[in-house]
Amino acid sequence: MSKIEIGSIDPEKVREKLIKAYPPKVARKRAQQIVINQIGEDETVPEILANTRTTPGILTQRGCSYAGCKGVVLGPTRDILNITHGPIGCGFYSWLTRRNQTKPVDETDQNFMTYCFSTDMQEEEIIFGGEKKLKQAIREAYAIFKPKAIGIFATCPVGLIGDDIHAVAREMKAELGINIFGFSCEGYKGVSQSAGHHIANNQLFKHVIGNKTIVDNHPFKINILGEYNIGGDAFVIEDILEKCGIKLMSTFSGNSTYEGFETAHNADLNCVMCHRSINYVADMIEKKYGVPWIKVNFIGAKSTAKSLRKIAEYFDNAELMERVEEVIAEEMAAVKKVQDDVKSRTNGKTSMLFVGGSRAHHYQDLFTEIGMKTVAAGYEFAHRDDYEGRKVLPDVKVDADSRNIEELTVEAHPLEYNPRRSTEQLTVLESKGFTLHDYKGMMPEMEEKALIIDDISQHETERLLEIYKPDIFCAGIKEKYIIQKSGVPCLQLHSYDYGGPFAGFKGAIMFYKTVDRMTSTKVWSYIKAPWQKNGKPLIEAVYVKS
Ligand code: CFM
Repeated sequence: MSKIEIGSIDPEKVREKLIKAYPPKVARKRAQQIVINQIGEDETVPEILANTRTTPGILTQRGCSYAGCKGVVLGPTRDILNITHGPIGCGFYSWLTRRNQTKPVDETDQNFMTYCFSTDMQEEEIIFGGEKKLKQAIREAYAIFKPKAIGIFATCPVGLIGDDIHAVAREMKAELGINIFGFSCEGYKGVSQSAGHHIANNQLFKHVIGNKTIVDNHPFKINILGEYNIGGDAFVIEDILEKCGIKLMSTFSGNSTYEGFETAHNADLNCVMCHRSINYVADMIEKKYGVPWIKVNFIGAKSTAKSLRKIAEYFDNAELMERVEEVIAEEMAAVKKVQDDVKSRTNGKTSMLFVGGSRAHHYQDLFTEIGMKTVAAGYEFAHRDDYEGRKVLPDVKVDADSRNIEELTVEAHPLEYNPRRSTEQLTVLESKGFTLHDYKGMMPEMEEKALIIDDISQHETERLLEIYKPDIFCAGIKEKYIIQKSGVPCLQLHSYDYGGPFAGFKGAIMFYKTVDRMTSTKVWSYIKAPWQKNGKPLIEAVYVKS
């Protein structure tokens, strides 16, 4: 494949080309969802249209609300018994074994992630109602597994026929004496899996977080919010924190437990990784219990170091700061060695990232560390604040699809609200440039003229591949084979294929090596058969009719 000179490509022309194929009304909408990055004063970036319905007929990367709620947020928790109320396919396809990594402490620690629980609704329940079957399923699951808690997840037909999963949950809770709660996360709610995140956040907050108050005098107690242990990432982060002497109370929700959620409000700081999926919980815990949150990122060696320093700075403890510096120095030595070696081959290569609601941003740091340039990126379902930063929140239009999702009103807990930092302490921190509850978004950190595309379509993906011929394209399983057929390697950032972990320092090394292998192999140049290359057939034949 001949190399394309990226600098010679005019992103404005690319944008026109992408939009040209659509009928006028669709084109007008897509035009607002495809922008060329420009960074103005005070890190202001162009406005992008996001979190809006995908036009029917366009092949989107998006999933559904149920996927965001059950699959993403609750999926990685090992000891809540999650029952999908619906046809079996919903339960099966959200039972993603690759993602469900967890480490039970010992043999008595419950782990239900190897099971897929579903009411397996049939035509009879669709017609006459499925509440009876749901109750039976809960009783049966309880009798066999004796879980501490059961979650019920509604799929599309449940909402359509009007089964009241919350009434069932209340009744079964009273009958069995364990915590049982439902999620009205029917796939059609909202415009993407983002709605499912919000629903999951709300129900966890209403039914689980804060249920158990404990006394723990560890001086540095934190939660990580928005880390889902893909490919073992959470394990790497847990190790780093332990080395630094920081106590991880709970993670939402990689390698997590029910008790971790119940006690999360006892931590003194919430560290938000994936802002999109969990910012609601972070805000609500702060309002009710006074635990502030900061944005962190453990993807990329530099970002990991920066995040650790930020945590240490928040606790304002010299010993912790020193320990953090030691850990960083120790880990960075190995990182640097691989970085330098890999960079000799990857420097100047290009990447594109089209995934989810936070990774398209976070993983750019890893590419930058090995000298690669991100020429285009976008989220599947993120909102404007994930692109442009939280400062745009007051201007974000709330449409009917978002209004559909309950917005909880949270007040300070009469007894347990305890602001972890005084106003004076916060002022001192802020004067040092420390930012609390803020996320600057992806666009201010990207280069000028990079293409930013929200909810990219299959058509647009194919055009980008043709025009830019990037050295690597990060996406998911639905896009992977189209990308590879065009002669470009595809790294799955949702599941990491069979690779990873990619978080922290050790994960960064793994990522550099993976990308090095993928972009250095010659296999992609063989994607075209010899007879396709020079434009004319090797053998010609004439059909002779006898
Ligand atoms: Fe957050 Fe995620 Fe992501 Fe996400 Fe996801 Fe995911 Fe993702 Mo797939 S919570 S937004 S809904 S980081 S499942 S673990 S990889 S699309 S970028």
